Amino acid sequence: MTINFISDLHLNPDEPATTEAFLGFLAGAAREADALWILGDLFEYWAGDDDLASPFNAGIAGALRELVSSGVTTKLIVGNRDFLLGKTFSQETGVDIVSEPIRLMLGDRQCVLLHGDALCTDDVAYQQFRLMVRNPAWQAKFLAQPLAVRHQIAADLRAKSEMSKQGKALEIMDVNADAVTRAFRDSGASLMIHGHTHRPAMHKLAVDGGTSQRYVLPDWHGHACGIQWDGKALRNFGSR
Ligand code: LP5
Ligand code: MN
Repeated sequence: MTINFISDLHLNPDEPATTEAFLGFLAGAAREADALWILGDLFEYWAGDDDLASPFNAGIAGALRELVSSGVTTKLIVGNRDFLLGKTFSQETGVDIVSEPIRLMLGDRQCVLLHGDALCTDDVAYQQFRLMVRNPAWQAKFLAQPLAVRHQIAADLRAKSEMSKQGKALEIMDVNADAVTRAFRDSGASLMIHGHTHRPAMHKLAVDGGTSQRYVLPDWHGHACGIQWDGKALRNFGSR
């Protein structure tokens, strides 16, 4: 059983190198595995499933559909940029959208999968923002607005987010150690894979007397990269 884990591609029409890397990956290396897990932030942002009509998004959706049709089970956990991916996207692509945290056995070890933003509990302003935008009532109200308005709001939020990040210490934007320990305990896992922080690494830590490993996925920036389970072990692929 071979599984690829990827995240933080941030696909958008202004970064054609990343888009090409992704389309190449879907048509090639991804097909050699049994499954693909996308752990959030596939898109730079997602304004709603009606945006599947844009040629860019339709192209990505079509390529995912082909991967799924070729027999590769494809699952997705939403990220802080594309949490509005929904049922229509899932139906059009055949990609199964699932809610974090996900528990998955890798060999004889329990693994927990997340996007990673929920672990950044020191970033109080972000966690408040997250609580607001993950609220279904809030989302329904947002999605009821015309697509052009939603794009405008998303662009505005991106600018606000970039401004706000300039005033935050780097440690605040990383995972909180207690939140990580809690996620290991709650899931009973000794392996964790997540993205979001764009700080690829493998961290070993002691949890309840055992050694746990936290794998952080790399962001793409023009290069297909991630972590692969080859049936025996986890290892990086495509990292720069
Ligand atoms: O994304 P990244 O990695 O640069 O920064 C994140 C956190 N920021 C975000 C916000 C997104 O970038 C915004 C884009 C989402 C588009 C979604 C599509 C449309 C749906 C619209 C729904 C609103 O996730 C950033 C973290 C950082 O990760 C590290 O973890 O620090 O958090 C912030 O910067 C959030 C700010 O601290 C607080 C929010 C400011 C904006 C508040 C305005 C609310 C008005 C809402 C009106 C609709
Ligand atoms: Mn993210």
